[in-house]
Amino acid sequence: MRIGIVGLPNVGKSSIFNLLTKAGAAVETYPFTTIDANRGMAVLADHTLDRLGQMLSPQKLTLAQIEVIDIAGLIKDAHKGEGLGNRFLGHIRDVDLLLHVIRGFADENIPHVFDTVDPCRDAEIVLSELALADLEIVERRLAKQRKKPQACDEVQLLERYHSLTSRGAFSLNDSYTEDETLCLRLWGLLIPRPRIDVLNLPDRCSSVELRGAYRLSVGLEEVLDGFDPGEREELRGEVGVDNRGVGGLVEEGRKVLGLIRFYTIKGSEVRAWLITEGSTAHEAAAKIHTDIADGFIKAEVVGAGDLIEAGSWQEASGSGKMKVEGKDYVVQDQDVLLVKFR
Ligand SMILES: Nc1nc2c(ncn2[C@@H]2O[C@H](COP(=O)(O)OP(=O)(O)OP(=O)(O)O)[C@@H](O)[C@H]2O)c(=O)[nH]1
Ligand SMILES: [Mg+2]
Repeated sequence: MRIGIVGLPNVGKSSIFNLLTKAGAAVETYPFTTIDANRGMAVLADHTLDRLGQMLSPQKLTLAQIEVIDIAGLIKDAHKGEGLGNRFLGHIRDVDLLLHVIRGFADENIPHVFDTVDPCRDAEIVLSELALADLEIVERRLAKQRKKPQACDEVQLLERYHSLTSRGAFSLNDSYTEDETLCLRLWGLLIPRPRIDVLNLPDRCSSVELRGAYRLSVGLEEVLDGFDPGEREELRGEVGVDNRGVGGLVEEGRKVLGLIRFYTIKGSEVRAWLITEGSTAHEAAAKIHTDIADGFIKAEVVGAGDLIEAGSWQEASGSGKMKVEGKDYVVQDQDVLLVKFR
């Protein structure tokens, strides 16, 4: 799974990427600093893993991670190749979730591509480009598929999507089934991808709003390092942004992507993993190592909360909280798995 950061130039995309990944991508005051996409891994803060760590004192505590790509800024007519248009669009087709960053801060030293702060206008420009790029793909695909009598379901779906997007919709409505949505994404369309709008606000109270957007202040996040978690929440609250800050964004992303966490305890390492909700113990084993999946015998499973309450693996096993499960067991959020394999 991959998260892609998109938006107009000079809105703080690479700054957010750096906060998420600590990768140190170039950040400058002029637009189009990012040309080649930056790639990095964002870690998911995890209270449960912290508590498992306190209980088991392992040498290594490994947080779950998710890949993030910081993509070049997009401008009007990107779908026709303006700016870094085509390169930009190619990268977005590669991601499972879009973090759409919209500028909510004014700063005369950092040029705004349209001079004034207007999140609604800016969001619409970016989303229109994605929609126009989609319409081009749909039209090309329709021209091909209409010639094939066996493709009538596909043609119908493409026509429905074409009509929705031409009317200016920037997300699918409830009439699309899960399978239809997946098909549209697989065909490379951008609007049907899950998206989180992120409004990048000043580091002091501001009346700038964008409905449904995650409120974040990059300027504030960059100076919060020295503060303890309680103080950080308080400062964010005072500024009027989400009190979870940049970590909350990854957490929102995890939820939107339908990912759950499971844990493994092996030797001196306690580790968190991400897996799609509904995955089986066998799929979880494959995530750890293909050999473990190939030789899968059984999985000992206990909820992390139950394990912490029991105080040890032996206690959890003795009290009946631990279950022995087969390949088809559906992994639950926060399960601790010990896979026995040949
Ligand atoms: N005042 C203020 N400046 C910010 C904020 N976020 C980012 N900046 C500054 O804005 C400038 C552009 O930030 P970047 O993170 O490079 O923006 P970008 O969207 O990646 O830009 P491109 O790669 O050029 O598309 C830099 O000088 C940042 O320090 C913010 O919240 N407040
Ligand atoms: Mg950048």
